[in-house]
Amino acid sequence: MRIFSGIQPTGRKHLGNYIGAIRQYVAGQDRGEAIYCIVDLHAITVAYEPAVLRESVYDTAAILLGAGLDPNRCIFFRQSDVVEHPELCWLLSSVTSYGELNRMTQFKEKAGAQRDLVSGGLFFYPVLQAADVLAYRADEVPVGEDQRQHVELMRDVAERFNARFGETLVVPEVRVPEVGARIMDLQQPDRKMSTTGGTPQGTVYVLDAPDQVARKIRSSVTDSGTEVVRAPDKAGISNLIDIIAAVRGTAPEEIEREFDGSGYGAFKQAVADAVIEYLAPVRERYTELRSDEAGLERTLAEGAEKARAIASDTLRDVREAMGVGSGHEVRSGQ
Ligand code: AQP
Repeated sequence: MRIFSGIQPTGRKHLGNYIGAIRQYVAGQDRGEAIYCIVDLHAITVAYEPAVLRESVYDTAAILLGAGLDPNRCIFFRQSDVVEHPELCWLLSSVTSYGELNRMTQFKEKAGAQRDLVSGGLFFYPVLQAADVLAYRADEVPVGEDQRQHVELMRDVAERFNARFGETLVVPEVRVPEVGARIMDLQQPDRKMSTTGGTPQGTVYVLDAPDQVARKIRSSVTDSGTEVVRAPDKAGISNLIDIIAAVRGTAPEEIEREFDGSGYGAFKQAVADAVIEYLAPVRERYTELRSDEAGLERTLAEGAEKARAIASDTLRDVREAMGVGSGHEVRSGQ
């Protein structure tokens, strides 16, 4: 079983990223051959600062390693270090439907949020994502709910490629967690917790100090009722139930039973305590790891070398199948 997922470089990974994706990445190391990358080539599709981007890669690397990624048990690298990703992106564009790309929710949302330029790269974002995964012939892609549509698209791309050029690529399965696949903004619980689209007080960051976490959770928007149960008209409480269930590794029903009759104040305090305890060790390890940039760079470079060995094999087969290049290629894995 081969697992692949990518994550954007930002120093401000939030609880949604952690519960929806990072937690699954760590668990994936025990379930199969796990490959994870920091997608700096995706990050340049919207407005950004070059110097900040490079720093953000280190921030994200330190968060992921702090969360429990172990370079001896997974392949962990920076996307732009493996040139096969953009090359495969271009090759796959020929079997990607323009109409499908046009229907991508993330593109519509992010395009609407750009002030100056809606880049072609933003439109192509899901094709690069398809290349990321398909280059490793991954069986499974752990993501949060918001990325399900992109995984559907990459499955279509792989199937179309195989139908047109012969069985070459693996059609991956999406893996979305049962609890916590869509953590909502604490102030606007009808919208997902998000790096770019959320409210500052409604977004808990992995690196927030304990008192910030407590303040944000205690002031989260709920409803005029008192019952700690999940219901369509109780988006705020439902979200907090999901958060504490995911953090404790229990079922939401258990949480509802435990906090039956306890009132919102005590429940919020329990959620805050659980999240603080959950994130504390990550923050501690982050601080230590982040201070050693050379070490982080070494880890990413070693990961890239291992990644390239796999991706270059796939690229050779893809080029061969598509009739691109001489057909006598021995890729050096440059
Ligand atoms: N609110 C969320 N709940 C559960 N999972 C989530 N993910 C994102 N938001 C939530 C998952 O986190 C993984 C990494 O995402 P990313 O950093 O590559 O960027 P993203 O999906 O675009 O999410 P962000 O952080 O909210 O960024 P913006 O604001 O730019 O959209 C993915 O697996 C994602 O599903």
